[in-house]
Amino acid sequence: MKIYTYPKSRSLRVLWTLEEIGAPYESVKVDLFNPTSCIKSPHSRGKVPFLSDGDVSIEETLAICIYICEKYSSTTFYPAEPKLRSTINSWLSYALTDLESPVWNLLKQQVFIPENQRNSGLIDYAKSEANRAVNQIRLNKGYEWITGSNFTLADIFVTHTLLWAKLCGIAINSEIKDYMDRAMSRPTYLKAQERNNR
Ligand SMILES: N[C@@H](CCC(=O)N[C@@H](CS)C(=O)NCC(=O)O)C(=O)O
Repeated sequence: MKIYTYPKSRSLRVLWTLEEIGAPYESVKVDLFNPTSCIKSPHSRGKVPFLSDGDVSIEETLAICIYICEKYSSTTFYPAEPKLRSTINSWLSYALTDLESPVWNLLKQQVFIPENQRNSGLIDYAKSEANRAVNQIRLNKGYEWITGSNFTLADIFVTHTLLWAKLCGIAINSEIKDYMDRAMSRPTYLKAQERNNR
């Protein structure tokens, strides 16, 4: 299984999933912003992550992670049991819509768009929406992870998006900060981060 990656990008979510599951993989660092580079992502729009596994090629981070979970049939990380899976899917959807949408817009405005093209109205709006989404996240009493006592795929998407929010200057309360710290001190995260940023 080959994963196309770029430092500090969403490819970290895929590598983290692979590390949690303990699946073998090869990572290929793409030179995303160098048009003359010969190391390109096979993604139809040149993006990362991209997965290639024999005759299987997949774009989109969540689709890649689900493929990995299904291929290696993880029992607690992404269980097949419909009730458990629906709770995880709800959090995945929240992470990718309500949370990631404002955070990604903010990140683009603060980091990727040249300063003279930034839109202060859009920044203010994205900030307030990101704040709202971050503050809507609650850990149920007694839960170590977002869906209960097991670390799941949802924790990868929620914590990585919260990390982006934090980088954009969004305030994170102490309970959620502790939760992020727990997730990001897992050896699987540290290994994935090291591979992704290589
Ligand atoms: N919806 C896609 C987004 C992929 C994406 O935008 N990846 C960024 C890195 S995090 C990228 O490759 N950017 C380069 C570009 O847009 O050309 C996913 O979730 O995989």
